[in-house]
Amino acid sequence: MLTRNDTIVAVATAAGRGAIAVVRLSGPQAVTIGRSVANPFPEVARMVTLTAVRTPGASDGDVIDHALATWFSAPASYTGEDVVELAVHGGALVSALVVEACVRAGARPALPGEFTERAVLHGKLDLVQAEAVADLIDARTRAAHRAAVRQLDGALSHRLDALRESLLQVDALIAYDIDFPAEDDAPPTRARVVAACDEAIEQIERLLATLPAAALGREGALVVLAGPPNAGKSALLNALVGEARVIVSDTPGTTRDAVEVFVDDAPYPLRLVDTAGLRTPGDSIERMGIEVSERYLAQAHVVLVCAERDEALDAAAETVARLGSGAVIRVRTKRDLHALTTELTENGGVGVSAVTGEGIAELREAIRTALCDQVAPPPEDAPLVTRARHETALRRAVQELRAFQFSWEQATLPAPVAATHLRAAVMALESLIGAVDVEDVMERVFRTFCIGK
Ligand SMILES: Nc1nc2c(ncn2[C@@H]2O[C@H](COP(=O)(O)OP(=O)(O)O)[C@@H](O)[C@H]2O)c(=O)[nH]1
Ligand SMILES: [Mg+2]
Repeated sequence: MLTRNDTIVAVATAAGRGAIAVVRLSGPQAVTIGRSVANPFPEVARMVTLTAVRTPGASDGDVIDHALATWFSAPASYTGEDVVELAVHGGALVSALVVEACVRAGARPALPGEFTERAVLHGKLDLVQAEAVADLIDARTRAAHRAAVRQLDGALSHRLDALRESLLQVDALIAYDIDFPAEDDAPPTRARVVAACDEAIEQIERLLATLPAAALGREGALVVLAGPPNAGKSALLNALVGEARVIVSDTPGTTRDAVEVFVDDAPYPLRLVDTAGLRTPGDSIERMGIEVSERYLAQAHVVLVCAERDEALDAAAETVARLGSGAVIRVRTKRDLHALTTELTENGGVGVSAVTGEGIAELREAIRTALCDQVAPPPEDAPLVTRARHETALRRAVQELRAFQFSWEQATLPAPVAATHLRAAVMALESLIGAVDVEDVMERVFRTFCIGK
C-alpha cells in the first residue's frame, strides 16, 4: 500500500533533447520543498516567477538551472494537493539534477501515474477520466484522440453515474415493495422495477456496442491490396496514400513481403497493406511474401482485389474469397490504358488510374462505405467503451441485472435475495468509476501510466 501523505516529484515531460522539461511536485510539502530549491519562489499561487534552482544548502554560485516556477494551491490543482511546477531547460541532465535536488529536500520519486492517481483520490477525476488521460497521451489516431477527450470531459462517467443512480432507484422501489407487499399499488411497483431494469440493460448494451468502433478507430482497419503481380497494386497504394512509399516496378514480383502504411482517415484510420502477388511461387522469398499476404488476407476488413482485366479480376477475387472473410472491392487498375467495361460497374467495382488519379477518391469512398457497413461509426457525441476493464465491468453488470430480473419476475428467490444481484450490478458500475475504495483496481490502472502523469 502506498503512503499518500508524502510529497512526490517527477519529470512530467518526455525524456530526450527538447527546449523545456517540467519537474512537478505534489503533496503537503510541495511548497516548502519548492522554496528550498527555487529562489526566488512565487509569492502567490499561479504567478509565474523566474527563479534559480539549486540543491538545498548549495552556494549561491552553484545554480543547476534558471527556470520558471509556478505553484497551485490545494485543492485547485491537477492532483487536488499543493503542486509546484518548475519549467527547466530540457535534455537528459538538467531535469534529473532538479529532481535529485527535490529528493534531497524531502520529496519521494513518483511512481508511474501517481499524480493522476492522487487526482482520483482527491475527487478531481474519476477512474474512467483518469484512464482517458492515459489514452489521450497514447492516442495515435484522430478517432482515439476524440474518444479520449470526450471521456476526459466526463461523457462516459456521466452516463455510468446516471445508470448507477437509476439502479439505486430500483433498489429503493424493491425496498418499498418488501416493506409494503400488500399495498394496492404493489403490482405497478413490480412492473416499474422490471421496466427500469430493461432500460438499464439496454443502455449498458448500447455502450458495449461501441467497442468495435472504438477498437477500429484506435487500431485502424486492415485494408489489403491483393492481385496478380504487375497489376498496379503498389502504384495504387502510393496513390491512396498520396506519396511514393512503395517501390513500383515493371518486373513482376518486386514487392516480396507485405508493406504496411498507416493512413489516419475518418471515421476509421486505414492500415493499407501491399502484398506480394498471388501466383505460383517463383522462389523461397517470393514464397514467404505470399504466406504473409495470406495471413493478412485472413484478417482483412477490406480486400482491394486489383487486376487490369476482368478475367484476372475474377480469378483473383475467387482466390481472395477463399482465403478471407473481409469485404471485397474489385478494382480495375490502369484505367488510363483500358476502356472501362460496363460489366465492371455492374459488379460494383471501381476503375482507377494511379497515373491520372482517376477513381482514387471513389475508391476511398468505397472503402469507407465497406467499413461503415461492417462497423457503424458511433454518433459524434456518444461515449465509447475503450478498455477491457470497462467491458468486463459492464458485462458483469448486465449479467447481474439479468439474474436479478429473472428471479424477480419468476419469484424464484425471496425479494431481498434477488436484490443482492441488483447491488452486485451497482458495485460493478462503482468499481468502474472508482466510486468505491478499490485498491487493486487503482494499482492496475495507474501502474501502466508514464511517470510524471
Ligand atoms: N499506365 C499506368 N501504369 C500503371 C498504373 N499503375 C501501375 N502501373 C505500372 O504497372 C507496373 C506494375 O505496377 P506495380 O504497382 O509495381 O504493380 P504490382 O506488382 O501489382 O505492385 C509499373 O510499371 C507501373 O508503373 C496505372 O494506373 N497506369
Ligand atoms: Mg508491388
